[in-house]
Amino acid sequence: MTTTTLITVAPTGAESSKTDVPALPVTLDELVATAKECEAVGASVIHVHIRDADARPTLDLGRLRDTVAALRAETGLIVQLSTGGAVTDPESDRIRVLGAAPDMASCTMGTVNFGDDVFLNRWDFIVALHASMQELGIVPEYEIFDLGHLTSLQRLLDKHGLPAGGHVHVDFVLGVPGGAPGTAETLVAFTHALRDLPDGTTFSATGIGRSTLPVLLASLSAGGHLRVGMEDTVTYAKGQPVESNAQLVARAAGFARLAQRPPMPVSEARTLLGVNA
Ligand code: KMH
Ligand code: ZN
Repeated sequence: MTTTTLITVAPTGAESSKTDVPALPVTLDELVATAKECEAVGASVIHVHIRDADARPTLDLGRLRDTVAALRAETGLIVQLSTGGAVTDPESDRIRVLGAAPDMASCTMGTVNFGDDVFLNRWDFIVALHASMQELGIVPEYEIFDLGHLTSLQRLLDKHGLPAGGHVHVDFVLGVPGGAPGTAETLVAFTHALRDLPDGTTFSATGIGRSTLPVLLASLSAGGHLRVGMEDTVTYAKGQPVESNAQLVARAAGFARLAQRPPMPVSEARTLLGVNA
C-alpha cells in the first residue's frame, strides 16, 4: 500500500448541463481556474472533458490542444483527456483525442449500459486505443465499469503488452446505472480480481451520485486511490449542491489525511504512473 493517496479530479464530464449545474466549469477559463484550485487542495491528476461555445460536450481537436496547453502552462497537474467523450461520440472522434498529446488518456475496457444509453467500447476499438497510446507515449488509465472489464484488461495486456510508461493503473467507476453497484462489496471484489493483473497495478475508485462517499471510504480503506469531481456527483450532501470541484477535492484530501495517507504530490504521481515530467 502506498503511504500517500493519488487524487484525480474529474471536474466537468459530458453528462451535466451548465443550465442545471451553474457551478460546472465549461469554458477554458473556468476549467483552468478549477484546476488551480483543485491542485492547491490536493489533486495531482485532472480528467478532462471539454465543452464548446454553447457549453455542449465536444471532442474538437483544436480546443483540446488549447486545453492541454493552458493546463500545462497554469498548473503542474497531470493532464488526462477523456477518450470516452459522450455516449453519442463516434469512435473516430474519440481516438482523435490522442492527437492533443495529453500526459494520459482514459481507455474504457468494455461496453456498459449507461442509464438509458449504451456506452459502446468494442474490443477492436479498445485495442486501437491501447496501441495508439503505446505508440504516442500516452499513459492510459483503464476505466472499469464492471467486473468483466478487468478480465478484458488482462486479455489486452497479455495479447498487446504493457502500456506506455510500463505501469498499469485502473479506475473503478462504480454506481453507473447499468454498471457495477457503488458499494464496498463491489470494490473488494474488484480488488481481488486485480491479482490477475501485473504486479504493482494500482487502482483508484469513484462512486457516481449517492455512492460517492461509500466508494471513497472503501477505496481508502483498501489501499486505493481516489477520483472525485462534478463529472461523478453534483450533490455534496443530501439537498446540498456541490459548490465547486475544489470542495470535493478538499473533502477527499481530508479523508486521506485521516487515513494517514495524505494527498500524493504531483512529482510522486508522475513517478508512480510512469508519466514523464
Ligand atoms: N461520459 C461517459 C460516456 C471516460 O471519460 O473515459 C464516458 C466517460 C468515460 O466519462
Ligand atoms: Zn470521463
